[in-house]
Amino acid sequence: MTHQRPQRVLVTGGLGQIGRCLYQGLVDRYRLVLLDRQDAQVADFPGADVVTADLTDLDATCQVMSGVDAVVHLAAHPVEASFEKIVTDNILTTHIVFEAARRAGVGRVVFASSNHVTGFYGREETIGPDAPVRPDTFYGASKTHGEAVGRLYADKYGIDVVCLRIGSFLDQPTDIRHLSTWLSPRDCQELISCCLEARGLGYLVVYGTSRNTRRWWSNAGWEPLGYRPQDDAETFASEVGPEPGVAPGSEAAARQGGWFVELDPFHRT
Ligand code: 15L
Repeated sequence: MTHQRPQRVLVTGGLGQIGRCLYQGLVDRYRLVLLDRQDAQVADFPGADVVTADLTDLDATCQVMSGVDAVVHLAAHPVEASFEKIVTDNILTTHIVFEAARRAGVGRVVFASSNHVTGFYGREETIGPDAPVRPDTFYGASKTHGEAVGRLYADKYGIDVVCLRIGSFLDQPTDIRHLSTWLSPRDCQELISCCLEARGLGYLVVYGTSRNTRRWWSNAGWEPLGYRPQDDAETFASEVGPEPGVAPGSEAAARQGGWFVELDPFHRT
């Protein structure tokens, strides 16, 4: 496996949970630019640049891309919401990130997709990135759209694009579903640096989890990335509880997406 290390890496949603984890693990490895909507004290992130920008603004996004070698696009509304909010926060912003990357000549985009692209598969199934999408929410559908935009920019403009269908990013698993879906912080840091450095990727979709014994998703794509996770959620099997709000025997309990499959943004109480 050959690697090439990008110098300057822009992380959108850089002050979110995964962004902060990347900062902790990767600040000594790359020149990180943490981009977020909220203001942050630069002093809280020594060694990184912190910028505030609105990703619905193409000109502003182009400006922050200047001089960037690779982008990790994490910014998104992270759960189900109204269609309008998903369109603005996830679909429009992702389109703008890819377009700004193209205009700035950025060579690689790592897109934080989600396991909710395939949330309607049953828990008895093991699937890989080539299984037809079955999004469980508008949120999941927006990630499917992001993967398709990534494919377009890879095929048409030659940008390397890796779409990570992230499972459950948590310090440690807390419920039974997480035994299948967990992505630990150190594996997340390792996975994203593999995505930034593996050579000749073109376009790749992979599931982003730790090496969980009970995982529902194949490791297809890990090998070309050079990703070797270290953690297994099974270590916490005796400590986890039931899934909050998920009734035994329900659709949510039967499907990989869990409670997302029962969310209906048109019928909120
Ligand atoms: C996601 O995509 C969400 O952003 C996160 O909030 C979790 O719900 C996670 O998936 C999961 O499936 O556990």
